[in-house]
Amino acid sequence: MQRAMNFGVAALCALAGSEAVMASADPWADTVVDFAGGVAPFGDASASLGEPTRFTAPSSGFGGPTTPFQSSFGADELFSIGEGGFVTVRFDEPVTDDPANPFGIDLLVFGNSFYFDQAFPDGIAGVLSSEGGVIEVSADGADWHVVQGVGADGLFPTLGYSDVTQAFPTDAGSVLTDFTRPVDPGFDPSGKSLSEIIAGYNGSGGGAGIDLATVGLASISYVRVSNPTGSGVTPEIDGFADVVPSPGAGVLLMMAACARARRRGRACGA
Ligand SMILES: [Ca+2]
Ligand SMILES: [Ca+2]
Ligand SMILES: [Ca+2]
Repeated sequence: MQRAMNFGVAALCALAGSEAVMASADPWADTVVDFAGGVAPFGDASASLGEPTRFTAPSSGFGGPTTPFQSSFGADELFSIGEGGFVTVRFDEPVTDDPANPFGIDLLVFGNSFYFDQAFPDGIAGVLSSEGGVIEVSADGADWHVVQGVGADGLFPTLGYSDVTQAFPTDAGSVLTDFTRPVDPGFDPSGKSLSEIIAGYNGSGGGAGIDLATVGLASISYVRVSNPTGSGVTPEIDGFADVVPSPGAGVLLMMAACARARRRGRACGA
């Protein structure tokens, strides 16, 4: 019996570890299902897969960390959607409406929105350059639900590092932001300095936040962003991220089980 219990706790702890690894290993969209209307030189729809851009255009000679003033511009980083165009992506693991997700936000869409610097080059957020894009989600790729009130290429602009001190930096920071963590939707960067914005992001890397509860779906595997004819803009998509409870509530419970086991002098996985 004792052996069985020890094994059980060890298995839980191992599971906690592997869950954390799985959750962080691939929170990004995995496959382009379909697309149309890409705008050169940003016409490669696969640029919307994988991790959003932390350091833009490193080979251009003008690149640097993404900040809310310095958005991504590398041709291999963005898919630009012309009028009447769209991109549909699929996640290998479903994105779920998880009440443990910060602010109830389950899915993040990253574009290349940015704030004009009203105190150039010191970084005070002026007008937001935002191009929208209609977001739809689907569990099966057939039954689609429009997400109301959230533009794909809009709030919040991408931030690659939490320790950059310039609005237009050239050197990478050392503290990575979390692209699976949403910004508090109540935060308004307007008129704020870079350091105030970084504080408001609170470790997040930005992105447009979507609560699946607003469309009445428990989970989705497909996301489509489209640009209506006549919009007058060409939204860019950098990436899609599944929000990870940070740290995961389930993992916390299992860590607590490990701590209890250790207090009782039992072996635990770690
Ligand atoms: Ca939710
Ligand atoms: Ca844009
Ligand atoms: Ca990208």
